[in-house]
Amino acid sequence: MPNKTGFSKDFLWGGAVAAHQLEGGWQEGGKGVSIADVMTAGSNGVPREITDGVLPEKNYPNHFGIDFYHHYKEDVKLFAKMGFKCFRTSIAWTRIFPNGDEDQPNEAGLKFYDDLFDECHKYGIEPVITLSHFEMPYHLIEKYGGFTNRKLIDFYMNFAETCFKRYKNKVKYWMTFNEINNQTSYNREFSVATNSGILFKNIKDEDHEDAMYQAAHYELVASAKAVKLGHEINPDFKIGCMINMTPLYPVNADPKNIMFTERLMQRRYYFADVHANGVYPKNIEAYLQRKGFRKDITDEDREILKQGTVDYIGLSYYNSMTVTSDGFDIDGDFDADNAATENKFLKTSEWDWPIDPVGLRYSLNWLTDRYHLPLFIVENGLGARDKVEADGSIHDPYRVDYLKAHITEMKKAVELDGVDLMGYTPWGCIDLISAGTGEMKKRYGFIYVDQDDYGHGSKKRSKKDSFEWYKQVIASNGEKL
Ligand code: P53
Repeated sequence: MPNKTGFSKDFLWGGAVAAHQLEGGWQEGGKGVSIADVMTAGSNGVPREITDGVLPEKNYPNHFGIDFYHHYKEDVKLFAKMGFKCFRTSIAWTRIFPNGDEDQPNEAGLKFYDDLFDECHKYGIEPVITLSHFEMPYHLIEKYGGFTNRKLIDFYMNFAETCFKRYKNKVKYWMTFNEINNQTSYNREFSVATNSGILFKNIKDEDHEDAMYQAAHYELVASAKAVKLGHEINPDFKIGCMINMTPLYPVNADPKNIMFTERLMQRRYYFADVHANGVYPKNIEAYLQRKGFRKDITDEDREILKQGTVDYIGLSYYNSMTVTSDGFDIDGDFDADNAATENKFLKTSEWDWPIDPVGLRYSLNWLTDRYHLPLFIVENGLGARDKVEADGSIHDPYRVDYLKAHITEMKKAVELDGVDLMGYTPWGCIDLISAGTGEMKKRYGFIYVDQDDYGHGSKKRSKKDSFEWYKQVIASNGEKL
């Protein structure tokens, strides 16, 4: 029998989105151009193109999103109907500082989020806010090289301070940078562009990895400064980091694979070590020293990292990844994406993402043992095609199966393993633009949005079967799955 029953009564059930993937209104209310506004649509296996500014003939899905900018009242009302206790979104940096380097914020942008947060509170929904979620001002990339430039710390701090002060009585839960560790894939332009504003046209091919470690360092410093400042502005703030949790499994018990996997995990999760412990782990220090990477780190930086450790770890979990050391020098450089191999025990989604609910329990245990901090699952879900029936209904048992299996494992982590879990916000609670592919047809929502990949459609919202299912999950505090 479980030694603890159920989730705490204040468990934060809800849903998650990001500004650039649903707001649309890319030029409204004085908003500036962000990195997301120069990314075209791709598809499974076809990367999104990052264009040189906004070109007239291209399809940029983030320009229209699902027009949440004009539909947010209706959408929040639907979240309330599902019984959401919280709603995770981000603040588009370019609504507040259109270019990123202004002294004064844009009032119309600030007002939009005031209205959105008020709308949430009307229904007792707590906003959970990511400051930087893949939507840095494009101007900061063009003029300063994104986060490869130390100046970005100050621009980020202007943004963070403005938000903390303005919303100090409306927002309690914050995260500094979304999935900061995606850029471990330093040879994927999408990852380093969305995390750090690094564009390959601006750096030499052999400098990808070095640029990533330097930019990530400035982000970790910016994050720590923000945590420190946020606590000064409102001591009740809970400020977390946000890590994409993809546990890596060795393909077999060959010790070479075990060691290789451990080294890949060190490279992928050191970000969380710095956020949580305020110091770089030994293995990464040794690696950076040996390679001569991250040259610019000061004593003051190291001090700030210690002073700005996070209150909790926010994580996204979609899948595990199985790796093989075949073809790799395990003491050398490596990019984990190239080491991925099939796991014969797991099925995959239509977009080829492995489905591994036990991996979620494993992850929650691993993170707890390593950081001893509360955890918050701020993304989890299945991207799938949905079919609208003649009568307008949408049957999505595959989505319910996925979520049910993951919630079951998350429950075991809480009840059997004692994990301190703050909440659960499935990704894309309303259909939105996919980050990875820019597609609309890769849907995660409980709420369907009538729109295709090109923005055509009525944008009408309707409930999928999973809507009622999730509603009873929340109403029963996770007992009825
Ligand atoms: P999409 C890569 C790997 C894991 C999570 O992803 C990722 C990515 C980037 O694509 O992104 C997170 O939309 C991210 C969200 C994103 C969601 O996962 O590619 O925080 O912005 O939409 C799902 O299916």
